Amino acid sequence: MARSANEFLQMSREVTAALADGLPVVALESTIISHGMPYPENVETAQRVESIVRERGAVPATIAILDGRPTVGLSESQLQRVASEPDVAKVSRRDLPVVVANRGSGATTVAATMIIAALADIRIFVTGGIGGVHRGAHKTFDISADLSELARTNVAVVCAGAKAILDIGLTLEFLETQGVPVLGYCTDVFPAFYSRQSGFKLDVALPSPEKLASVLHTKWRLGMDGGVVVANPIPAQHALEPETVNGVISTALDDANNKKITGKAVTPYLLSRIVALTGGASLRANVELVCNNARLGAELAVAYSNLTKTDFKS
Ligand code: PSU
Ligand code: MN
Repeated sequence: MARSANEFLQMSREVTAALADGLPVVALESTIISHGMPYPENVETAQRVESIVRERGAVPATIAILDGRPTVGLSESQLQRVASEPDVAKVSRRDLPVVVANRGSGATTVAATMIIAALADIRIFVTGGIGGVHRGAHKTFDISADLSELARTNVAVVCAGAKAILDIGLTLEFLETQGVPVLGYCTDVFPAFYSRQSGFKLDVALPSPEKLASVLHTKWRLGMDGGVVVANPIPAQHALEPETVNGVISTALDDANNKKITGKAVTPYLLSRIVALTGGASLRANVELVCNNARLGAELAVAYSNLTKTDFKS
């Protein structure tokens, strides 16, 4: 077991060994698998992401809750379970203790994955897009728990920005208020998931995984708790036309309104509606951007572990 392993955690042997040796480990979430993509593309993507992380010299640790155990590093069959069982719950911060106490199973959101990654001592986490402030939040109060998690938990989240189903401007304002650094990787504009640009400028653009790692290392050595958003735009050849995406998103939002979808069902509903409305084009873009994030996340984990190795020696 790793030094700080919590009594509830179930860690794969590979992840335990990597952490004990100070090797780079990348956490991966599972709500993107269970509620973010259809089967079987979801499990294929999860496997492809794991192999990209390995190719780049890090150990992948996909995280979910299985039979009441927060599990770090899923086996093939555990991954299949999360990807294909229809009753796998979507678990965010508030659901986590309930599902564990009831010995349930669930897929973890960005927020819940950050909590479990931090318990396991994993600092780098790769996903597709973070949750955020929803459009119309002044009336609905719909603000993802991902954002308040980023304010408090010491994990860096590599993502392709946030989807335009959200109010991206308000999402960035919330992150600023909460003191969460948003680091653009080779970009000074926050990316909008399917497209490279949201129109919102970032204060910080960094050119390499080493520079990103240095900010993380410095933040946490300053004793400043909380996460960091690393914003990595989708590769140009896989990006969708913003005009197409915007039309589809308005339709999906109208549909959600008409169906009176609320609470934790909103984001999964919108995601699946967008896949249907684009005839699968959005799914292909989604897969590619996650793979691109896995490349950067692995390189960041390697760079970060080089910095912490030096701490250990000195
Ligand atoms: N955004 C995406 N794809 C996703 C999600 C968000 O583009 O799969 C998932 C992530 O797991 C994220 C969660 O943490 O949705 C946010 O849900 P909510 O808005 O209910 O907090
Ligand atoms: Mn919500």
